[in-house]
Amino acid sequence: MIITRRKAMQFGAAGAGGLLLSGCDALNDSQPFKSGLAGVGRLHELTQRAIIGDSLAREFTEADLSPVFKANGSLGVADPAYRSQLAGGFAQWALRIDGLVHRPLNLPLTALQAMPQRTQITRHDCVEGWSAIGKWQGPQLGKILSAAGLMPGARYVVFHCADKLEGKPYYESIDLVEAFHPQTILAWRMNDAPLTEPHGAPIRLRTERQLGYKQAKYIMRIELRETLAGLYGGKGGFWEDNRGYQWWAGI
Ligand SMILES: Nc1nc2c(c(=O)[nH]1)N[C@H]1C(S)=C(S)[C@@H](COP(=O)(O)O)O[C@H]1N2
Ligand SMILES: [Mo]
Repeated sequence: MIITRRKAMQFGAAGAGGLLLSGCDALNDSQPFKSGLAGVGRLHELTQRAIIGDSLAREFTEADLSPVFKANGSLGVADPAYRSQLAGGFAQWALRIDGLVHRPLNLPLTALQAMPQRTQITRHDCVEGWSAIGKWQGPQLGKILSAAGLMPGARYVVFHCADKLEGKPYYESIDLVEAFHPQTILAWRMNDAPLTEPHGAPIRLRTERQLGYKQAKYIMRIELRETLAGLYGGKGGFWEDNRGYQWWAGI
């Protein structure tokens, strides 16, 4: 088990993770089921979680790397503060971790690079119908969240990005089960080189059991929240709010 039941309780993961770990009775008793609120997306999520559990996404070899990895969505960031950070090699940049944490953190890029690193070669699947295999390196998100110390109410991890799409700030969110999954990393390296601007410099999320739109680029701030309600459109991400994509983006 990646997250033991006790750990899940400690982290306040009373959502899908808690349901999964405590089995079918809890599922049948769960509020969404009882109240009939389980939409197709939620059902898909629970079914898939019951089947895949804490499995790892497939990892590939160097020989499988795609010769070209398409960049998609935002290919750059207009924000002047970002432009000057980029020009300075992100030496003045720091990742902010806040919200429902005991110790809000400001982590410079060098700190993220000095943490234990995970490297993984995985396939990225975009809903627009293309895939590419790339190599990613960075610290595990779970380690960073543990360093910040989650408060009991924390259930969602929100990634605030520097770019705007259609004039709206890009953001995305995952739950604690995905956040503490071993293949969920904050990648600063892609195919053995620092991330380029089109691919999300200085850091982007790799959460390998999820579709492309969850792989947030240009992450500036990570916020721990109890609910996604009240944040932008309330559905947990740019595409969810503006295109009706499902919040659960499990592959
Ligand atoms: N900040 C930000 N993150 C983003 C996007 C975006 O437009 N802005 N697009 C998403 C989508 S739909 C995909 S498929 C991937 C593309 O990542 P890539 O450009 O490295 O291929 O990034 C995701 N993360
Ligand atoms: Mo995508």
